[in-house]
Amino acid sequence: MADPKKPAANEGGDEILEFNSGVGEGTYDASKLGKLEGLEAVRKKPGMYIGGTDERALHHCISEVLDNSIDEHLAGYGKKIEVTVHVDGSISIRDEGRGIPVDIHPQYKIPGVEMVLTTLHSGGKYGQGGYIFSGGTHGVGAKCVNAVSEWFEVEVSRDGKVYGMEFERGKTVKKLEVIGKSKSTGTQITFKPDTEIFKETVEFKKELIVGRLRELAFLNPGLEIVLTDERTEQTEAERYFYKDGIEEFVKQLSKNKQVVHPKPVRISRVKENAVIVEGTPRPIKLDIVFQYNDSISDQILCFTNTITNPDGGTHLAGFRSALTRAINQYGKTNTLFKPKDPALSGDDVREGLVAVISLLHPDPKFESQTKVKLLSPEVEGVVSSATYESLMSFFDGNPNIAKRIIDKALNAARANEAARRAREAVRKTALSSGGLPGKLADCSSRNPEDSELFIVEGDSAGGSAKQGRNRHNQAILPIKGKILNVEKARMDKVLQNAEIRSLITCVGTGIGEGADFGFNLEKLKYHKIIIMTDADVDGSHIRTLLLTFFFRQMPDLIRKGFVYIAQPPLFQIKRKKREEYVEGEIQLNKMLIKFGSDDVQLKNLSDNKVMTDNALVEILEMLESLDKFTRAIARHGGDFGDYLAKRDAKTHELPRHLVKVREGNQETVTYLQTDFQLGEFAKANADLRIFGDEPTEEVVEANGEKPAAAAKSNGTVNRRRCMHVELHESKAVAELLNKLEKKGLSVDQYSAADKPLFELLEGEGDSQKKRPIFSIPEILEAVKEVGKRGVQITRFKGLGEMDAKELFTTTMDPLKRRLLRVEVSDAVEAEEMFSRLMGDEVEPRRQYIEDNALNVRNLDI
Ligand code: 0RA
Repeated sequence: MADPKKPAANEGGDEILEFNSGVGEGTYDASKLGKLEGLEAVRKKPGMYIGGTDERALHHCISEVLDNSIDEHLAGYGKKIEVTVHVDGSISIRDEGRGIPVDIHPQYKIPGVEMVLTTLHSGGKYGQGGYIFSGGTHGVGAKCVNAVSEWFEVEVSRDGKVYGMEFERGKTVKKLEVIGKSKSTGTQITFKPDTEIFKETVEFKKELIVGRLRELAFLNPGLEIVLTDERTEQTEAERYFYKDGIEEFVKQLSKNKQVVHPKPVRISRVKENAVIVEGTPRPIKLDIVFQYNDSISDQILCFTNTITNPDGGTHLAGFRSALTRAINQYGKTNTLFKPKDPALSGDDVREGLVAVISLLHPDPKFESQTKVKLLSPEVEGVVSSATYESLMSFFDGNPNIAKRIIDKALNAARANEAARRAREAVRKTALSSGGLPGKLADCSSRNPEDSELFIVEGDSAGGSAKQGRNRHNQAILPIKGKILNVEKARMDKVLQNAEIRSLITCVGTGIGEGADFGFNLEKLKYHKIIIMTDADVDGSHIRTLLLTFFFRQMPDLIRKGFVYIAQPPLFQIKRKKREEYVEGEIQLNKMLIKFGSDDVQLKNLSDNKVMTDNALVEILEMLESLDKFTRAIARHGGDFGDYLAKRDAKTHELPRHLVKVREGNQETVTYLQTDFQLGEFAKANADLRIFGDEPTEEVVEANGEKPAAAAKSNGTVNRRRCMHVELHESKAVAELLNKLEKKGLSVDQYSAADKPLFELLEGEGDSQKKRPIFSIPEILEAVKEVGKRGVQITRFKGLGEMDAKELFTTTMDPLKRRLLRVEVSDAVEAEEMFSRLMGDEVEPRRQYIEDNALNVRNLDI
């Protein structure tokens, strides 16, 4: 492990890049150009470096930066990581690691941090040489994120100072400079993903971030991860901290289930000298926790160096084989089997098992770049013998639990046998009855790739769907009422249910395992299976039941992306005899703005210019964004007008910091332009303490330094307290204001004046109406008011309210509809959701349905 006090410049000495000329001498030869353009490669082929440009890749950027922070933690530096999503869509990741090195690289004459963040192949000295266990994405991680960011800032606290540096689309725009002092060490990276790269979306989804953060906290016991989402009205931070690591992970996964034994079983092992890496023998560390519950599904999650391996691999194989071996062996030795009992298979002993396997390996080998499957062969034996030994001694020490587990496995074996017979029966009836259920209106195409199956709730909507569909490639299967709850029922029961049987027959793949009649994706008859239910409580229940069925019985359909949810519009609006459908609130808002701006003109009284149509819409949309920022500043306790007043007259930059000071019940807010000014403010107000801190604790300061005067100050009554917020959104606001200014709206028109600044004109000639407007925000309100006139808005309750043609155009027509593809982005979340919704415990289910019934997106598993 690297010595934190040793300057980084003394380490390694590896050659990093092949060339060594011209750098730092003002010459700009080809080799240097090659290096500087390194990140262009990432922008040209994002797929190669960050796995695409979709939503998943977007969130992957967070992991790339986080992994570096985690590596620092694993190497013994830092106990806390803070993640903050800002209103402008940027995100900060702050750690307490050693800080990215800032010394000048002897060979390339640029600071380490610049090398780490701007050159592609800087392995060696500023690479990851110092880490024993590492997620292994490093060296490419942060610099790739830099390349695909509209802007990217880094703040390094190291050697008593805070250093800052800024980039845009991977290019340095502000060289490394000292921006403050600090006694601590760490790195903070803030970036805003570039819309030029992420064409689909640049919006971070909280659920996706939470999933990964929680997982990381489980896998790194003792590490505290704090998430703040400044975009939401309630900006309270969420904290993930698990002292007992994956044991708490397992408890969480079993949360809404009846457990067979109260305490999870833990297997921890360090196998010294297990692998040789570059001539040095290195250890493998193994941590496994498992617990049985009374459900019929199993869930085993595998990780290598905190990276998830959804397809398992050698660690999973070792664990599974040892589990089967140990249970059969213990049962035999202790005569727990009766002569006519079946032998216990792997499936039988895993029923109701929840397990997390976390492996730390110095040099893991994976099947692919995405690390879905671990290949390292030496792991299987290590895991298998550790598991077998620990299990046998656990069973010996806990004979009652051992007996319960074996009884459970025997039950499973019997039920699995029954299910095998039931499946066979299903197959036979499917064959003998000529195949398809009568309710299905099949399509004429026999090409699965362009065929779609709509599963429609209720006969009336089913009827409309049958009438309205495109017969060529759209098949309709109406289902009645609530299908069986597959979470609670065993396979043989599930298969007796008529609705389920017709569903299985229609889909065509079969279910479960087994060579001849088991699940076979190649037999899938429709490449889009579309669930179409109402936007009410019943509809969401049926949707969940169907999803649970697919998730449990045909998981590959979901995993491979064949299952979709239809998204009927939420509103119908009637205006001037025309009808339109609108998907949600945001679009409705947009529409009202459009309607309003069709009927009005805006006159700017400062120059008497009149804005109409598109120009007006453009301005109104900017005002909508501005409104979002107004609310954000208000949430931080500030006033948008005051904040704007601090705009720098020349550079147009807005304050980067907000400090709220409270003394008694008096509150003042100060805006500070730069990091430097924040430092000066801190010096001048040395008595300030951060809210919530105890008197002897930290004092407000620019960057971790305790002013001597403050350290001495004792707890007097009127102590002044403060809160500091970094306003990352200032960049975006400043840009927006510049754009508005180009359209003739100036910043000083923002706050309400005592005489009108604008006029809203409606109509023409003599009958023209004029409404005086006193501030910029009032423009938006006034236009929306006009937009609402003569508009009738109806909220759709059910699919049944639409006729065949309407249903087709709004929800089924491939050219107009919106489909939501069902993805399992977070296995933990999905598992928890399904067992909560469908399991035995009634209260969490009732609560969940109540909270989320009308929010389709929350069912975005
Ligand atoms: C290169 C070398 C060292 C640390 C890091 C990079 C580093 C990168 C990131 C990114 C986010 N947080 C980070 N923390 C550290 C080794 C440092 C040393 O030897 O002092």
